Amino acid sequence: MSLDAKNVLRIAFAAVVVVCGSLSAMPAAAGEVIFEEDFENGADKWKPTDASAWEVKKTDKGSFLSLTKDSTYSPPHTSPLNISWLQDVKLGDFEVTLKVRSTTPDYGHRDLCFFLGYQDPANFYYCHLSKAMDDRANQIFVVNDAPRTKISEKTTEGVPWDDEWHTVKIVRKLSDGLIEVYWDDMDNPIMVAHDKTHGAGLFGVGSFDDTGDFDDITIKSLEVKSSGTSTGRRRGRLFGRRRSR
Ligand SMILES: [Ca+2]
Ligand SMILES: [Ca+2]
Repeated sequence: MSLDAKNVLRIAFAAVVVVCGSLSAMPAAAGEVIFEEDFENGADKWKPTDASAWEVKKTDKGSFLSLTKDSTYSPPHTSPLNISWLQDVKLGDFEVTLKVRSTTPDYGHRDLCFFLGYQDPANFYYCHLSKAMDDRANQIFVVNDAPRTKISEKTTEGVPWDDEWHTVKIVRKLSDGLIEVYWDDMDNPIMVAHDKTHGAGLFGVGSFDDTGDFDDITIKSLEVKSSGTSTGRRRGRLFGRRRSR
């Protein structure tokens, strides 16, 4: 069997198409860091519901974001008052890990909250991590043009807040609506929900009505896209340039 020059060229071209096609279909690395914040240079990327309730505290061990009092803020529907939103970083499938410390005297509903999927002040999710659990505490909630509704299908009896720093991780995946919350144990979630009401949106930190500190925030994209169209990669470069250290 012999091949003339035209056939050789045709086969070579087909091989190039196959190779290029499989390269462009290769997924971007899920888990790529797209945002980091240590508050060593302030909190300019964050927008609170009441700026007077928040400050960046400097210590000899570094700086952190601190929620120091209840905010003067009237949400459109029953939902937390104290929120600082990370501006300009719209998140779809993502994982955020951060250090947190409650600074409120101990009581049953001693809480800190973590917010995601922000569309507007009447549409977002939040994870309420509270010392005691009931239908209004230590649950995942959706705010959907109405007072918050519990959506967690799994939770615990409560988060054992003390006066020390702890690690929280939140995972969000849009395809099946997954929201997971981890507290210190990064392998076993303390709360799980599935809800598709809100799509990609902003992340925030805060509390329903208590005080606390936040630091060392790392956000990873969990989006798996073709290598040429990864918004995570574009964001990564953008924030890489913006970072001052
Ligand atoms: Ca810091
Ligand atoms: Ca509370």
